[in-house]
Amino acid sequence: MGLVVGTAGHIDHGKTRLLRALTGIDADRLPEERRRGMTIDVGYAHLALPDGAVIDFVDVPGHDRLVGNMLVGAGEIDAAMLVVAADDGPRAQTLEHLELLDGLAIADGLVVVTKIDTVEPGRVAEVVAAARALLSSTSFAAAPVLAVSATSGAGLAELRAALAALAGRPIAGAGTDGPSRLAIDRVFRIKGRGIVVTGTLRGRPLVSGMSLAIVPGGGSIRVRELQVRGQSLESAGPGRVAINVAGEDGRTLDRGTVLTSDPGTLVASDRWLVALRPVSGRRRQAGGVPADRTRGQVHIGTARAGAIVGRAGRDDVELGGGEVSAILRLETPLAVAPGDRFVLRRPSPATTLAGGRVLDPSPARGVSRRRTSAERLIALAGAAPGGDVWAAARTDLHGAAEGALAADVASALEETIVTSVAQHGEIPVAELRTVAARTLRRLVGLDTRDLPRIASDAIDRLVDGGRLSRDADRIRPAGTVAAAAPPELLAAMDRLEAMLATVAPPPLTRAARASGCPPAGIRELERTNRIVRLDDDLAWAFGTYRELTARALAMAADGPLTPAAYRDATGTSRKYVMAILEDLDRRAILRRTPDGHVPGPRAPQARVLAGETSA
Ligand SMILES: Nc1nc2c(ncn2[C@@H]2O[C@H](COP(=O)(O)OP(=O)(O)OP(=O)(O)O)[C@@H](O)[C@H]2O)c(=O)[nH]1
Ligand SMILES: [Mg+2]
Repeated sequence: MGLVVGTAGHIDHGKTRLLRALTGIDADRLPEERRRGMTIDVGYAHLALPDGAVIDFVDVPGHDRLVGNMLVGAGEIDAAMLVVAADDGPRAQTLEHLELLDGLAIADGLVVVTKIDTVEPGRVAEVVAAARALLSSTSFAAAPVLAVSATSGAGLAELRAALAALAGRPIAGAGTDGPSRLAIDRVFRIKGRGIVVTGTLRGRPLVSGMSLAIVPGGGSIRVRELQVRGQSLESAGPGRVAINVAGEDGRTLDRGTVLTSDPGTLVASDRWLVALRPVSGRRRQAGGVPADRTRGQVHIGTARAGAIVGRAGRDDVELGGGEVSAILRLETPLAVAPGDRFVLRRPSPATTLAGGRVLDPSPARGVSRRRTSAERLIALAGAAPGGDVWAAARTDLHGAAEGALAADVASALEETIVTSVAQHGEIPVAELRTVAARTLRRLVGLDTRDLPRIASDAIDRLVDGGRLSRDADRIRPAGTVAAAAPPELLAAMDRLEAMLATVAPPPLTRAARASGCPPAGIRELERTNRIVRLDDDLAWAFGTYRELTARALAMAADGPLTPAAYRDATGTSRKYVMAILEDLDRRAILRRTPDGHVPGPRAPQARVLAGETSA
């Protein structure tokens, strides 16, 4: 794979000339650039190393009005080469480019003090010292500083050696195992061939003939031909690649557009949840990161867009390490993936507002925004972008994401489902799904095609876990039996009910055994209010219990009712009497006083007691 090194530095400091001395290639390819002797747009060169590896260079302009083009070049590099002219020393764009590289978290690279043939040796030492001082508070603090002359060739051998050392080191984020992704930096037409795009390819190599999705914009192109440094190859990358594209949608390609082998990993989004951090350097704005409602330009990859910072309320959290969270709203959607680096800049007066990284390319909307908390944002910011931990943190932040539910949402949903089934006794699964979907909308504002499936999954989980039971398309509380229960079971239930239709019923377990009624039958009798169960082993048929309690209430209405009086009146024993009186006390239908039980705060008329009992 080819290391991609970008130049940086003040206008006329010798970036392009240095690349020519190193590689023999003039990166100033445009006629206007050659005429004016300055770089206007990004240019390219490459250097073959003795070990066979090749370094690709992206050359950028130093002009203060062309910082946007500098950022196109800097957006997809692995390392930077900051060039400082020995006669001039560090100047405005030396500082500004350094800030921008720092903002993009490009930490690898080297500093070259060039044009040393034009000054005294003492001056070289001075400029080298000044450069080191500049670097000290940036991501480049550890970068080597070299002194060269592009015209005499002095120091070029050492520079080549330093570049070879850089190419031999593993570079953060230059992995080759992810989906292929290429941010387009140049689009041009070749007569008879059609459209060619160039860029730095990340992730897995491209193969000619494959299709790539276009983000933003949609559609796709086919790779007709691949070229690396002017040579046609069947497979190419990662590193600098030129693609001759086929397909109608090729006409929509532009600088800033991204081609990807897996559109699922990249979204076109105009609203990002980000971590912002102040850049080191003199021009950064006082007080660190930009305030709420700050406007600027966001530069990411080879794209840019106007953006406004949202740092109000729950979106504004200290993430640690000098980072704060924010919502960036863009004027136009850009291709973005979690973990992408960007800078936020104000063109005039030129200010680097912040560096940043994308935490969530599609942040929560609507009611689920209320879930945003410091704890959840910090968890997301601390997770490796796009990994399992990140996905779980994002689900927790949104309440629901990619068809998964946060733990608290899942349990709230299950409770709603179970309660709803209990209330209905039995409910068609379609109706229950509607109830579940309504709950999800209320909790997390979820309103997608996923919704019915999530609801179905939750119901299935409850059925599998034994909390609900399912009979074709109807859902019931677990253990209850269908209306269409087998006739033997219905007969057994009838027998049990009859056995309990007496003022002093036998123990429930014995009665159930005698009548052949299984536990599910007992639960069904309870659920349909055919029996009233006061204890594990004590139950009456409903009608009998209603008569007994009506009697107790009527007697209590006449004066304090003692257990003994009630026992005599009903012809039962103390065991039954105490159970009934305690039950009525608990429900506040009766109230216990030292003299006996009197009507309680919830005592109905004796006539309507039956209704109360069944409620
Ligand atoms: N004497 C001397 N002149 C140099 C050296 N390097 C560059 N120059 C001259 O400095 C001028 C600017 O060089 P460029 O390479 O075009 O500068 P640049 O940094 O690419 O400029 P921009 O792309 O416009 O930002 C040219 O006239 C070069 O010939 C050097 O090492 N020694
Ligand atoms: Mg140049």
